[in-house]
Amino acid sequence: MQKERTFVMIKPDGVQRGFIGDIISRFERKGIKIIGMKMVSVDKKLAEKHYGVHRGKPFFEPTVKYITSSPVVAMVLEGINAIEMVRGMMGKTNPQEAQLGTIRGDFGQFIGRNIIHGSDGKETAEFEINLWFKPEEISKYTKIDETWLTE
Ligand code: IDP
Ligand code: MG
Repeated sequence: MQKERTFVMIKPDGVQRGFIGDIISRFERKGIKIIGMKMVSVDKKLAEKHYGVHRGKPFFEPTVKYITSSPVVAMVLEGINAIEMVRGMMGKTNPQEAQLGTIRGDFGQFIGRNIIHGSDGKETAEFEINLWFKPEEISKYTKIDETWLTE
């Protein structure tokens, strides 16, 4: 089983509404390893690069405005199948459609305020980790639960 890295961001509404602890706690309880974490006041340039694939869509400008409106918490997470696992824990893009028990399903109401971002595939994860983190901001370490997570 291959370990994967993924980029996760607690968006401004998640920070403002006090969900940093709960969200991080969910990843910790699932056994996902945090290997990078920082608070960032996102500028327009970074936001536009991050959402570059959505340029030209009607929600592009509002989404850039949303994630530059107040600090976010950026993370690099590592684990087996981490990209898909984190997407599952986040729930569907629209919190109205996200299952209860997921982060968006439990905390959100509106697609334009959906609390969290997570990379949607291997290439996106690599692009986003490199965009948000310098190599020296990512920690390599052994966590004591690692031998208990797999056979
Ligand atoms: P994702 O975050 O689940 O990967 P994407 O389709 O990649 O969803 O959209 C990126 C972000 O743009 C969403 O998380 C949300 O913040 C915003 N967004 C997407 N679609 C809409 C929309 O129809 N209205 C408002 N905001 C949207
Ligand atoms: Mg996406």
